[in-house]
Amino acid sequence: MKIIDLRSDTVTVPSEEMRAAMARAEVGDDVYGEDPTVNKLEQAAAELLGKEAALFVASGTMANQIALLAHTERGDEVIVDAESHIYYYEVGAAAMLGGLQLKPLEGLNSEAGPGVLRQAFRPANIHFPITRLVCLENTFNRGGGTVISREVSKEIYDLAKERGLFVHLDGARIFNAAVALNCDAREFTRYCDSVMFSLSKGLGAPVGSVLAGSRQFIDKARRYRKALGGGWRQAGILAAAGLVALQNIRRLAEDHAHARLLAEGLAEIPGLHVDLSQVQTNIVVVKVVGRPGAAALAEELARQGVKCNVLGPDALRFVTHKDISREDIETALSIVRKTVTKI
Ligand code: TLP
Repeated sequence: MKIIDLRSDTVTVPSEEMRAAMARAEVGDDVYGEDPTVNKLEQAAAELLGKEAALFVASGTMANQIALLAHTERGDEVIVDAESHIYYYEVGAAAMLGGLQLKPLEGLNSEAGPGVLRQAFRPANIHFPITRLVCLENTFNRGGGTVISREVSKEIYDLAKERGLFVHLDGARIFNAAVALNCDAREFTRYCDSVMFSLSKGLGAPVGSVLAGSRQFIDKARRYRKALGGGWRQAGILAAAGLVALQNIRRLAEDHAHARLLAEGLAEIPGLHVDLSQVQTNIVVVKVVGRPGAAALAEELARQGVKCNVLGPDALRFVTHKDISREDIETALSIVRKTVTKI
């Protein structure tokens, strides 16, 4: 039975072209700054994001955590969305590694974000931690892959700057946001001090993320990467995959079209609810109304050959990616339809 894996855009496998590029990559020792392929990837990424410099790292989590460390001091407060990856899915690393206090706000990564942020500001007071950094996530994973508009990004950035705060953008899927709004990623990244994006999600690389910012910030980040054990050697083998992955930015629109097709089909199935206005990129969040509940439905779907993630007691997440075709979406829809009626 063919498995249609819609759990995440992290499940893609490298193409033949990517494997060939990895095999013939020119390499050197990256701790000495001598891997030409890593250097090429970092330069290309910095250029794409409109930043002075960039750093290739093992994962999105590592990129976010290095950014937190490089922007803050122990005991500082970092403002995040209550559903953000940094708060929800990073193993408490901000506290574990950085001694940071995260302040989770409902609705920060949304159109209401500027108002939410304004409400969170407090006057200086001996009792309060020093607020140092605001983190945004675009696209917003647990928000259903929604895009934070350029206007909202700017408003939040301006507010942060009025208070002397840094802004870090978790842009694991920033190119999905850019493709959705048919604009350049730099239209978002100009409103942050640092940004990370993943090569290993929609872009299809097996491993890797990139953190970008000012030269001074990246020099500091490089030291933290080393401290975390992330100083790698002939990483050009992986960077070569990353360079091929950058070519995949242009095909993300296909994933978005597949997500829309899936969402519209799922919305018609009795017992499922999809807010189509929230389906803006490659993620579809589905509410499971009443019995059997999201976990039981996901389990049965997996038995029938469709894999998805459980987001909560009544919510499932489906993510489209380069290894999913239009035909896969049609097959998945017919399996979901049958399974929901049966259980
Ligand atoms: N997201 C993964 C899981 O960790 C939930 C997924 O399947 O979506 N920022 C954002 C917005 C992310 O969605 C992710 C991964 C990360 C950071 C972390 O990247 P990795 O997995 O490379 O550490």
